[in-house]
Amino acid sequence: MTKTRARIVGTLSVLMLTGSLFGAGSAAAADGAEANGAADCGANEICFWADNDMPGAPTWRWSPGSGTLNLPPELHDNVGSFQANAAGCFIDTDPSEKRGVIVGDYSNAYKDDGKFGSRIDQVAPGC
Ligand SMILES: [Ca+2]
Repeated sequence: MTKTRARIVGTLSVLMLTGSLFGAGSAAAADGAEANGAADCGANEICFWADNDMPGAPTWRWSPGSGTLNLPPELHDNVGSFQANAAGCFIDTDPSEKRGVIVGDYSNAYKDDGKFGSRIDQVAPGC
């Protein structure tokens, strides 16, 4: 084998390896999306998790028929992630601040960088 050919084969091996790694990464991400709790959040519910990335079953679920509710203590000022399959209103009581959400809204890191997950106290059917 010439030096040039060895170099080409080596480059191809690296490309194939990189391709495999990307492939594995994509497969893992897809598995993760299926494993996370978003799939566990039902129609007409807003689901909340104390941790980021919707790990496992939701910490708490709310639906519009429940009316305005305080978040349970573990989620008070502490929503790491949420999935909205219903419209609603997220509320911080003091100082009063509101955030409307619509079907399809979600966050995987709702406390990061001072986002509203670090302040939310209640959820209501509308703002
Ligand atoms: Ca608050």
